[in-house]
Amino acid sequence: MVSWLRKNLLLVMTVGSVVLGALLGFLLRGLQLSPQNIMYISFPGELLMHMLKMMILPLIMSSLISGLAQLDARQSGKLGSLAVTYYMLTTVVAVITGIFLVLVIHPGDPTIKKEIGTGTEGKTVSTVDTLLDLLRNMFPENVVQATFQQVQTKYIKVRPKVVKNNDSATLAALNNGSLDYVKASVEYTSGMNVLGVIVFCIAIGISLSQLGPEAHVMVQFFVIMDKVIMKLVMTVMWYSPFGILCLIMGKILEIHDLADTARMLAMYMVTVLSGLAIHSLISLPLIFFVTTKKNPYTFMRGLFQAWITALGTASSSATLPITFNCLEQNLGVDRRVTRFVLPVGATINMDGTALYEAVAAIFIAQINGVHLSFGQVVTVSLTATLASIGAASVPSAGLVTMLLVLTAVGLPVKDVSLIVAVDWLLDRIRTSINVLGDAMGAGIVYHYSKADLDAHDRLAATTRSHSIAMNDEKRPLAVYSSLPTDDDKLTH
Ligand code: 7O9
Repeated sequence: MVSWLRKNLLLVMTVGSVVLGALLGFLLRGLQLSPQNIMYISFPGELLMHMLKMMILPLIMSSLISGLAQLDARQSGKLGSLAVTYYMLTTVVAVITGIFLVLVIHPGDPTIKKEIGTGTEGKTVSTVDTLLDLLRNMFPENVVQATFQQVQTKYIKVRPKVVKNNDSATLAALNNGSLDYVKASVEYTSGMNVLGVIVFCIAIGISLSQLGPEAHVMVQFFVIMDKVIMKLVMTVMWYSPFGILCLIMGKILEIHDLADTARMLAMYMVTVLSGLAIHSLISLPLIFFVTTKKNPYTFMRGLFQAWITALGTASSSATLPITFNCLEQNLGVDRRVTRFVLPVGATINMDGTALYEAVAAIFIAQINGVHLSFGQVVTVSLTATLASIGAASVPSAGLVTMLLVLTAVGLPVKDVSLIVAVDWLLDRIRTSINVLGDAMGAGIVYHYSKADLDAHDRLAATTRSHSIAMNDEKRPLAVYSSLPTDDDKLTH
């Protein structure tokens, strides 16, 4: 018992922090703390978020570059296509689960809308613009800028600079703004351009692996940088229980009218939560078992730490350092696999988000009394899948991707604000499902590429020992070569 506790001390502390945080949060609610005090209470949690996020950029750069540089082109192609197939499969399964549940449970009742009132968010987004922005972000103009800014198309009003007719009516129209027109303009907004950074690092990593021995120094640099970051991650992990406690406590203190919204959106929450439960406890484990023939629940136990961090931070990118640690230290997944598969997964694979967006869109249709045709339901599933893939690359994501799904089937975008009330809770839970999906993907890819990677290692080991042997032979040869040989004699 004592040795078990010593081995799992960090895990026990992390779980304890969630329980204690929730408990203290609910207890302190009675005190009616001011927003200022709530901010002070969550401050240590804020610091945890800073520490985790601080590591993301160096971590993904060094891990992607070192991971890909240590694979040959054929291997990285195989790993990449395996991972992408898995991402697509699980996302589609998640969306189908969500749609099935929301149609069967039918949580949306038009009376809910009367009680909560109409929303206020009136922003519209264009699907084409979002898609073009995605591609623009993929190929950043400036790599340094991509680490803190991303492209977003915005619509601005412009006044014509020249008017043809100089009569007073035209001039008046010009001045009162009725000649103004709307123009799309591509602007930079703050926030890391994840997709751009990832594409760039993948390209560098593959090029390094093609250069071979010549690139050794640079590869070594990134390998070591990666190790250094993982050392920092270990340190931050010991701070994380305290940070998570404060994050959860602060969040619970922040919520207003808890009971009221919970009552009205209860069925909606039940739908999302049961969808996420089915996906994480049945679908994903089933896929894992069928592909690897290993016990998925043992695998999930090794991921516990990452799972709780996701619950505390509500961000799969901030959890990424911990996910790396769990997969490599607890589950023995090869670093070359995790280094490549996890950052990409954290960016494009969001099962929980896809499920959530599909359920939310159909829920909004239901509370508006709109009946969706089969074609429209298919559209919702497709856009929800795409929205989850693009979420990380769209500025101010959460809401915008939701709006895309709603616009695609002509639902009122304003109603997004109805479900924002419970988003703080659903976000945490779907984030942990996103993390689980990414990690299981790494496990499956590792299973399929293990033999290949081992063979590659053996080959590398033999060529290395072979080349050492060759050098040993060459050295005496080199010595002899300065002596006159038979050939030399012949020429004289
Ligand atoms: C959820 F790979 C990394 F580490 F480089 C990376 C960095 C940043 C990956 C992703 C991001 C990122 O910015 N992601 C992001 C994700 C940005 C905005 C919204 C979302 C969607 O988030 C999920 C959701 O709201 O459903 C969820 N909270 O998995 O983090």
